[in-house]
Amino acid sequence: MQPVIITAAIVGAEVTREQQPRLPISPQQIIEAAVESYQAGAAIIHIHVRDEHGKASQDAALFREVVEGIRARCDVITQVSTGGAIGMSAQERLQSVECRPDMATLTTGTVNFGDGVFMNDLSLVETFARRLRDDGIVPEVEIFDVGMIDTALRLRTAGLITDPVHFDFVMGVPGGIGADPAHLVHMVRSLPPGSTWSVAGIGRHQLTLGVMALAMGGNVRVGFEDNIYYRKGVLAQSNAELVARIARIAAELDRAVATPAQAREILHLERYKIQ
Ligand code: KMH
Ligand code: ZN
Repeated sequence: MQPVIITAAIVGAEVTREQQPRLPISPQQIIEAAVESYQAGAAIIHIHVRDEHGKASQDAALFREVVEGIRARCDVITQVSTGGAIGMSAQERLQSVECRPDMATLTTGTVNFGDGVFMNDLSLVETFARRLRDDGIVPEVEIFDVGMIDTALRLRTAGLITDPVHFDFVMGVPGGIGADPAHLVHMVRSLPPGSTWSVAGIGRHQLTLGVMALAMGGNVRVGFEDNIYYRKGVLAQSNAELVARIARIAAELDRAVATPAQAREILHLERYKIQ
């Protein structure tokens, strides 16, 4: 099996300081959490930013500060969110790519998201995919439900995303696909040959689905965006603590942990680069 790529989703848009007092919020805190996660074994940092009140933001300057700050400290892959938070406009969400990160997320469909709706109609998805392609930013296709795979495959046929496509299965969001191992097996089997994938289990499923992905040869996303606990009733001390645990389990399963350089090769990040 290939080395496992660990993604650290260190901030998110929904988690609050009230829920997780160690949530990084300021650009400096986010940079620090990214570097610690990298040191613990993460090859990709999935980035959201917050404004000075802790509210989710897609402000281009904040993203630039964070991405440049991380790049000044280590070679970890920077992946910005284009999902942002529920209720943001498409234009607002797309500001995050102005800093030219290595990767950006691309959700390929609309999904209920708790009490809200995460809106991704086809014209938004196509606009985002075209922008990433034209700017040389590699998409990570975020799959919150099975039909989103089919839409991604249509984008691939249309040349808006190119092989090998990298998918991330977000499982356990209320309104999206449940965190059932059988669903994961089905989705992995639906991918075109040569695709790469990771799994982001929500809440307690972060650990169990992560271990399943390790056994299946996939990749794993951990971090406060998806889960704030180390175990039932015990808050995690840091994002890095969650990264370190999955890295330890990977070692027990004889899965080497990918360095950022190895992850860049596995994901073919250079293929998109605009010279
Ligand atoms: N906050 C969610 C509504 C992404 O980063 O692309 C969307 C999200 C997905 O977090
Ligand atoms: Zn996100």
